[in-house]
Amino acid sequence: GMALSFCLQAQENIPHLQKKGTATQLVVEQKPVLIIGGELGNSSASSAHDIETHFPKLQQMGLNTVLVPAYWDMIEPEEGKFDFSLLDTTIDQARKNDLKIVFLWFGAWKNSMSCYAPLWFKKDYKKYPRAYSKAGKPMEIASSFSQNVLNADQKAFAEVMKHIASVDSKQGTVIMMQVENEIGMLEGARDYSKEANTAFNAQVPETLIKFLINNKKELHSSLSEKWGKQGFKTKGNWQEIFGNDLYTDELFTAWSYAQYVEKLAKTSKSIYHIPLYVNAAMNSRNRQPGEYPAGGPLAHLIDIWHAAAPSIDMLSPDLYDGNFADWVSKYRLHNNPLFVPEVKMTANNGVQAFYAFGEHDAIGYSPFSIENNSEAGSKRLAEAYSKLKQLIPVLTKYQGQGWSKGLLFDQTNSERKISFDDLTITARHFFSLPWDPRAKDGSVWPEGGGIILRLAKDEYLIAGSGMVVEFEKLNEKKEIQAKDLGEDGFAAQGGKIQTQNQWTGGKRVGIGPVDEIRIDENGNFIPIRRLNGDQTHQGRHIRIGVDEFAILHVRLYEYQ
Ligand code: N0T
Repeated sequence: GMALSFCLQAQENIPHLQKKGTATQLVVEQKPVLIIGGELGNSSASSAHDIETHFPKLQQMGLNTVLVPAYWDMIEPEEGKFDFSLLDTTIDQARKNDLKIVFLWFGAWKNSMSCYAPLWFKKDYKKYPRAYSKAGKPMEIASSFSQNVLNADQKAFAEVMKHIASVDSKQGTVIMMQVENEIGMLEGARDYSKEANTAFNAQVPETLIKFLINNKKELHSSLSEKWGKQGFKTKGNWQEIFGNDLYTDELFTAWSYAQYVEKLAKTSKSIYHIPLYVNAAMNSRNRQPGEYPAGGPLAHLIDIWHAAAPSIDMLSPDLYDGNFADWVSKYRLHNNPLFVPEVKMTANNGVQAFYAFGEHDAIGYSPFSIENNSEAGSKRLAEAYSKLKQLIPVLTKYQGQGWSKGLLFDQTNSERKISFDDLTITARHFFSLPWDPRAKDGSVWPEGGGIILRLAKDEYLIAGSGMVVEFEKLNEKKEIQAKDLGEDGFAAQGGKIQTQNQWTGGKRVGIGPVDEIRIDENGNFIPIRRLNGDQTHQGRHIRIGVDEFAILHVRLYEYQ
């Protein structure tokens, strides 16, 4: 009994994922957390000096977690000789600055290329073969079809995991691992090495066929159409089953990379069972596979990745080209929690973070090259992040039951209606207020938005920046408008004859006390100030300006 319960307890202390309703939560130190994060630039964690310089600033910027590369070439400079000094410094500095770490395994591939493979590996191209282009050109991309490549990469990654387990399993500073970085084939949609060609012309593996059959109804539409076009065949090589085009080459590439990653993931979990994810570069500009990194966990390939790499917990988008809401919706699936490991740094990352957590129960959000944030950018992000951190116990408590919504507004998408039972909430961009001069003087509308969290029928938290919120009852009927009247000047409603401007509605909803609050570590609300009068347009709406982030506690009441 004792030994078993101790063992279970030790396991529970290890960072892990757990389901709560429709949400998946990351549990660290036995509490659900949100990764309020940032990722270091690729070469900004390559010396102790760098880490020591950046970490205190990142803590001030409000981060609770930093995504930090773990470079294979520096960890295994000579074959079989491992140097973990940088990892140790990183973990040590994280603890000193009250930060958690996600390490990014820059192993065999980083943005398709094998630049982080150690020199001894790169030089021994006979033992560690390259991928070949269609024309037969060897590329600086290790072939995923080589057992030697896999063995070398897997061995190094296993040593990293052993090391982390040995120095960190009690403290849990390292909370997740990213496997490789933006995997994908470039210059063409697949590898044309001899081994690759053989596999391409062989039967499509049973495991994949079985997965397709068992999940037929849930497959990404492009995949089921592609398979369907060939008649949903279950035997044949890649082209026989999926057709002869670049997208079949890409499926094949995805399968190969995902299978490879699964082997690293299984090993990693057998050593130290923390969550794992793989990140993907998007196809931003409608390019062809191979023009963008082909075969990574792109939205249209998620099924292939799920089939081949079940030990990976999350497939995660790196977002650099705007359309934030569209991209994230492709990655928040019932079988894939949303984690945004990289996003372009802008003045409005804070608003996007609120949206991702509020709308999609995101595991985390992390702008790229975070150490290079401007002074103004850092200050604004710190405001957003400090509020988000306060919200963690509350958001995670209410997650998974549809009570939390995210808002993300710009000039073209400036309003959203949300309903909870018979309450309709209309939220709008702040510049929709007619009296704000910036609304009409040609100013760019900064993204605004945040979170609306229902605590009870008559109690809400509204948090974020740059928005206005109004409440209304669904059955609340307006005065009869002139347009509703017949030629005779009367309107018939519910059997009664009505005239213009006559009220016909039922109960209305009013705004009770509105408090700007902070939230303590246990989730208690502590009032900062009462908002009323001009600040609520004399009780007509709730608002948060574009230059600030705030958490408002709102109580409603009904009247008739
Ligand atoms: C990212 C980063 C780093 C329309 C780029 C994004 C990071 C890698 N790649 O700075 O290299 O290690 O994961 C590629 C997205 C291209 C931008 C498309 C703009």
